[in-house]
Amino acid sequence: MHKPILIIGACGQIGTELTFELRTKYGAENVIASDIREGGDALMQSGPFELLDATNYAAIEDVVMHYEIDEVYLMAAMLSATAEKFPMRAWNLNMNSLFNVLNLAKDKKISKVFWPSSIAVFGPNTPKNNTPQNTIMEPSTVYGISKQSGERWCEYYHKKYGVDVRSVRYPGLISWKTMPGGGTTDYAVEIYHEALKKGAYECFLKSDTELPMMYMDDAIRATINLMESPSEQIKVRSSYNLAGMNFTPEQMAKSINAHIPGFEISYAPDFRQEIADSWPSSIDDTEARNEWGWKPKFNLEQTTKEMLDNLKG
Ligand code: AKB
Repeated sequence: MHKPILIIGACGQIGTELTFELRTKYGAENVIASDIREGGDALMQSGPFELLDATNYAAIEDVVMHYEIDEVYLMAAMLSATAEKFPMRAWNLNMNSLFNVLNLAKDKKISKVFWPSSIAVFGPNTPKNNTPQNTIMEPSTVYGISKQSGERWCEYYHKKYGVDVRSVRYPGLISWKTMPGGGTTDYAVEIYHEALKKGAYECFLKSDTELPMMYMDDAIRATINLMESPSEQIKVRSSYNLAGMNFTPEQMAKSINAHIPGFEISYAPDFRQEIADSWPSSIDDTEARNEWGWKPKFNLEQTTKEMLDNLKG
């Protein structure tokens, strides 16, 4: 039997699917979902749930003690676009939630932590193509600064206190079960909903903005594989580069056109363009491949087919 797991931020885009997958794998009663708000019916009815504020150490500690939690997946965060509007709130949520969980692990109240980083740790001075694991990192967004700082703290807690913390730098994630909220890569989900509803989409990024992306099934598989790998295989304790596919809004529209011939895309770039321009176009994930066997399965065509089939219902 797997020891109990706590997911903080279980109602978000990644948290929802992670909860379902971990419950299937380890048994619903062993996976405690928590969030500051309740989620959809399917999630709420699939197993235990606790209302939990990720910035409240005492509240997290109570849940950890009550359920004898062994591993925590901390998925609560304010994403790039929203964080630009509320810098201090983003810093408070993104950093304090991480310290809460790292300190629980340091004090041996839990034994393993997953914390998501992002391609947002890179900045305008980072090499754009095939961005390596170790390179210039000068993030120019509030979210990116919080993620880069978080990476440094993860490595520090591992080296100084032996905390078993594991992390990946997620690219933009594409999923149909739960909408993303407040990110710069959100267009790559909205576009499918609008294509089916209206046959048209106005994109907030320019046609040729190439970004690293990944289908959610791949992201969940990567996350669980990393967490299940033997500790000695995990050499990177800041966060691993992780690649799936890269494409532009124009290429994405073409892949939708193959299924919905009349679909039309138009472009009205807003403040998110500057954020996207500061991020890599593609990622080199050699370390993740070599150290714990990462390999993506979904390309753009497969993703489009999956998204449209599932959203059509
Ligand atoms: C965002 O757009 O903010 C996120 C991310 C790339 O971390 N999806």
